Amino acid sequence: MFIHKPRPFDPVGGTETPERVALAHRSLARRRLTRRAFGISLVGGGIAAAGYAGYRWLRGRDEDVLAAGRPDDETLRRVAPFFPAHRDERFTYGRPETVEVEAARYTNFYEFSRSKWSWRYVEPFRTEPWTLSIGGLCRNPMTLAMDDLLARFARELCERQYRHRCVERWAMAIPWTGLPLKAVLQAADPLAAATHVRFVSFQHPDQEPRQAPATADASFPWPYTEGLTMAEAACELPFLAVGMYGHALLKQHGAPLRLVVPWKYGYKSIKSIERIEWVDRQPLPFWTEVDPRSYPFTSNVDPSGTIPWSQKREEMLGTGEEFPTQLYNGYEKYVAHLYR
Ligand SMILES: Nc1nc2c(c(=O)[nH]1)N[C@H]1C(S)=C(S)[C@@H](COP(=O)(O)O)O[C@H]1N2
Ligand SMILES: [Mo]
Repeated sequence: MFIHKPRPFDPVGGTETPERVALAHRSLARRRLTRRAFGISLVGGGIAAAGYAGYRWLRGRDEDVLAAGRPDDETLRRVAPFFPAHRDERFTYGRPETVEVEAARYTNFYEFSRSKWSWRYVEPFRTEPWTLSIGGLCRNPMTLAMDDLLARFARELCERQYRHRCVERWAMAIPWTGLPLKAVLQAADPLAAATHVRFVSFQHPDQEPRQAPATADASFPWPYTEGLTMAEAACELPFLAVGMYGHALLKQHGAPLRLVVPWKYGYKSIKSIERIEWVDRQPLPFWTEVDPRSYPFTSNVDPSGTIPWSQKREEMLGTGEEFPTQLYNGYEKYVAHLYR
């Protein structure tokens, strides 16, 4: 409660000030006010300018964002002969392609940062040497250096234009270059007991300090893992990407090899894969272990699903253009049969 008490300088009962003096006072006050407003606008402008500079700094210059993610020379040299890859014309975005640098500056890569600017932290990450091992419940386990992988599946290599949808509601439209996952998995020849496929990212605390013991993120269930059912993994869409936009993957996008699963929320598209294995039960992926209610195993893009926050709309990186979320991210034709 506020009770008004007259203070000594309260002009109780009118003022004795002659008109002239009052006028002078008023104009002085006005001038003081104007001066203060000017000061405020200077400070405000200063804050705005600092804010804008800060924002520019956080965004980073386009050339820095792209240069920071440049993979090791050997990786670049190795994939260069495969570009430009033949485009798989079955897949089109149905919306504008995301500008390369806008995708590169806003990434999810928790090994390096909880922020979206993981491009600032990926420099120590080495993409050479890199081997992919494929094993578990199969007749033909393989350990492939990247050269072997590319040589062996060269005929399958193509470009696919896919929509990507993160559960955080941002989306992008990306031209990936790589191999259909099913070709690689078939080569391993799974046993009858195999029901699921498990994917494992790398764990090198020297290159991604957040995985080291006693750091803020050491309690995450490293390494990052993901999983699909056998039927999902064997369908047309899952793609093992080695490149995007006509060149090798940038580090922040999961160089030198990542999965792309366009009808599921983005976390299923695991980056920087070292191992793929056939298993006989549903694996427990990284995010599903952290929070199974928000990140369930299946995680198909679904505008009316059970994710605890609304998934009805999505927003494109770079432009902010909004679209209604589509069931299976619009890939119904390829995957709806898996869920009937
Ligand atoms: N190893 C690893 N893979 C990952 C992630 C990660 O943090 N670590 N983030 C996932 C999430 S949440 C999304 S949305 C996509 C983002 O891909 P992009 O950053 O290349 O756009 O990568 C997925 N793959
Ligand atoms: Mo995501």
